[in-house]
Amino acid sequence: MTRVITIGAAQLGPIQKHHDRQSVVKRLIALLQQAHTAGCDLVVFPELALTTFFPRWFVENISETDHYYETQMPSPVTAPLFDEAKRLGIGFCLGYAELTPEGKRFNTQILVEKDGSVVAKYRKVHIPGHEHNEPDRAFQHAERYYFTPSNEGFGVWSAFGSKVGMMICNDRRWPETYRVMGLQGVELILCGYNTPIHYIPDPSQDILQGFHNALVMQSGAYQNGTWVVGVAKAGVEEGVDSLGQSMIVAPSGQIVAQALTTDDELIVAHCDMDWCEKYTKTLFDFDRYRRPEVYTRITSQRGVELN
Ligand code: CDT
Repeated sequence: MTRVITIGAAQLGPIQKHHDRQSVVKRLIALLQQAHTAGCDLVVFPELALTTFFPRWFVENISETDHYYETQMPSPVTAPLFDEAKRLGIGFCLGYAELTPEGKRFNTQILVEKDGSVVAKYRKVHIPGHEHNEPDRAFQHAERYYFTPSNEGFGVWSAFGSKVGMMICNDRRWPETYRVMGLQGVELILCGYNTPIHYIPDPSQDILQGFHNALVMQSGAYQNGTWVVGVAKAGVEEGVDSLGQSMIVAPSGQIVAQALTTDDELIVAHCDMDWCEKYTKTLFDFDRYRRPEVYTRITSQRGVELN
């Protein structure tokens, strides 16, 4: 019996500040319906898929941004997405800003099964950017002001007849992200992202954004024998140009589907979970070949220590 999951990566074009949740949810539902027509089992939406990427602005009083965060999921505004997905029998993965009853703010992604049940919640571990206002920048990337880094780590859940993990945007640049999930037998990693093309700390990287995006996800997939689905919120949002190039990557490291536009666009691939074993039972047979006894620095040390 094959274990093929038909997966849709539902890239979003920009969400401007004045776009309300209702109009965004309508766009998500339109992509969901397109995915249903294409026979998808699972649709993956981007990071912070319900609002504009608000960490690009700094405000002194963080509570002024509360309206960008979700305090419940589903909420009255997002319920139509959950209802339509359940009606169509499609699962989905959705990124959003979460404000907990204790007042904690997380960059969050949830996984919803075909029957509408929430299987898992993942909160972003690696929070990039800066924590204070940097007024000389063309735009802020103040994620470290707006979000608490999660200490819950990288879980792997049984869903869609597979072993599924999640990561969010900057997480995809860190090899440990994939390996922690790889060590739990992950077969499918779902990732939403918002990646400004202009990298203010080092503009020489601007031209390499697409290359780096593919580089990290293709190598993470290959080195851990897993499918990786990376989905962008793309295009020019509030004057900031963001990377598209959403992609579905096979355990071989090959890109099997890639977005062509920077708009709302669905790409689809038939992903055979049994392909993972071609890598995890051969070159990357962890149990046979890994040497954890010489990797201790990975967990005992954070930054570089010189001898
Ligand atoms: N959203 C997110 O994590 N974006 C970062 C931008 C670079 S750090 C300013 C990323 O790694 O794509």
